[in-house]
Amino acid sequence: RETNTDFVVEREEQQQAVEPPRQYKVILNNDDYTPMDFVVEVLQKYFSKTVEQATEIMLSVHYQGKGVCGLYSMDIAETKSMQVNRYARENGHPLLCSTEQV
Ligand code: TYC
Repeated sequence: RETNTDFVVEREEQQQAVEPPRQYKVILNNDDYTPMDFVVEVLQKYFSKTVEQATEIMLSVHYQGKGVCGLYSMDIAETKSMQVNRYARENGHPLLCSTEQV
C-alpha cells in the first residue's frame, strides 16, 4: 500500500527529473547588400515586431554585426530561421538568419 511518505518521495524524484525546455536565439547577421527596409519587413512579418522595434533591432544588427530577433524552442527557432532565409533568397537578398543555443 502506498503511504503518504512514499508519495512525497516519488513526487520529489519526478520533479528533479523535469528540466526546463532549452531555448534558442534566432539571430540576424549583418551584410552589406540587404536593404534596411527588407530587414525591417522580415522582423515584422516573422517576429511580430512593431515598425519601431524592428527598426531598432535592424540598426543594432547593422552597427554591431548581429542581433537577437527572439527566443524560442528548438523547432520554432529553426523553422523561423529557415523561413527567413528562404524569403530572403526568394527576394534576391543575402540576408542570413541563424540559431544559437542560449
Ligand atoms: N547593412 C545593411 C545595409 O547597409 C542593412 C542590414 C541590416 C543588412 C541588418 C542585414 O541583418 C541585417 N543595407
